[in-house]
Amino acid sequence: MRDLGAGSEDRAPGEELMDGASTVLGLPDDRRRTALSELGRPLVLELFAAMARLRAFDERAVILQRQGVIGTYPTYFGEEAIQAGSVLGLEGRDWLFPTYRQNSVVVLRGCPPEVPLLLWRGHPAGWHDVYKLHTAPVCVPVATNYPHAVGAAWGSRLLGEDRVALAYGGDGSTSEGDFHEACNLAAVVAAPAIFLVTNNQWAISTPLRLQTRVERIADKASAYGMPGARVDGFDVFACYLAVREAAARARRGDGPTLVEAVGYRLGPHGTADEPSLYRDPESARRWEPWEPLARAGAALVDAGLASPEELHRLSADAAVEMRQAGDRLQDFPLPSLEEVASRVYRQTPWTLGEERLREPTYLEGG
Ligand SMILES: Cc1ncc(C[n+]2csc(CCOP(=O)(O)OP(=O)(O)O)c2C)c(N)n1
Repeated sequence: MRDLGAGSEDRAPGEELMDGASTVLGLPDDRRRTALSELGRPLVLELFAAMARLRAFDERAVILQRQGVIGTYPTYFGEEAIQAGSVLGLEGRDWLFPTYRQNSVVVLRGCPPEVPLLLWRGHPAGWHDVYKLHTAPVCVPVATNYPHAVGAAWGSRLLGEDRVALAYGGDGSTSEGDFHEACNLAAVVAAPAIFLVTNNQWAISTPLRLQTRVERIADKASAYGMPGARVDGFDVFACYLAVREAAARARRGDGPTLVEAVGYRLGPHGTADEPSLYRDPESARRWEPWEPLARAGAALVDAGLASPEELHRLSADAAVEMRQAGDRLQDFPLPSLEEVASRVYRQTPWTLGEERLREPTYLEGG
């Protein structure tokens, strides 16, 4: 297992998070500046702008949920570095297999932001072009996207295509059978796959220490005969480099990699969750100084690669873009229950039939 520098479990952040010698932002100032300069100003600004767009999407989605425009929504505040770094660390032809938590990465592939917002509105228009954008629909069943990604990766190789498939997941997902089966098969057939596990240390209310006995999720890789890498999930440059390296490995025919991006779930599990019921609100506050957007911005200014005004402009533009996308949702009236049910099954089962849906107990959730 290669340690790219990250923190662990629910301990205090800080020195521990930064002690990895190969973490770009963990490097002493002079080496960090060199590393960022090597990536180049256009790329580091692109990474920042991608994070700013993801952040603005997430903030807008929470507002829209509060306004009743969309339904329940899984916020990803603090996980933007992992998402932006991974999308840009791959090529556009590579496959993404997101979960609910990466529900807007498809926007970084060119999808209009109202499309994933409409998904949370329960509207049939919340459906992007999977084949054009090489991004699978978000998976809500935990871990089921891992075998999908392995199938896509292996299939691409059999077809002679040069495509890597990356599946996202959380720390909790690594306890699922699908994770085990996918990792095992990917390694056996040397599928060009990347398992990118966001270790945000919580699976709804289950903390990492009750999830697994291993100290580092990346250690699980050795059981499948693949390399595991650990990366600071609050560091977009480190995430980008880790995914780019895993993708290069996959393209060489050397098989899959398990990348563990360590961070902390700064917000609730979703808009219907109240984390103070099961964890000390102080713990999230201790991690907040590491949130990736401010941290990347400070690094870019420090390295002389961007001005604060320039970065502010990127964030402001992203906020306008997402507000306008949210405004456009009004053009999509909420679908009726019948309409929603009619698109789930080829033949609507009697339990969801029109008459049943009209029963007051059903509508009241009874
Ligand atoms: C197969 C399955 N079991 C249970 C659930 C309910 N559930 C939704 S999210 C979640 C926690 C997942 O935690 P983790 O994998 O750490 O990802 P995170 O939510 O932190 O991104 C659970 C148990 C589900 N969606 N699918």
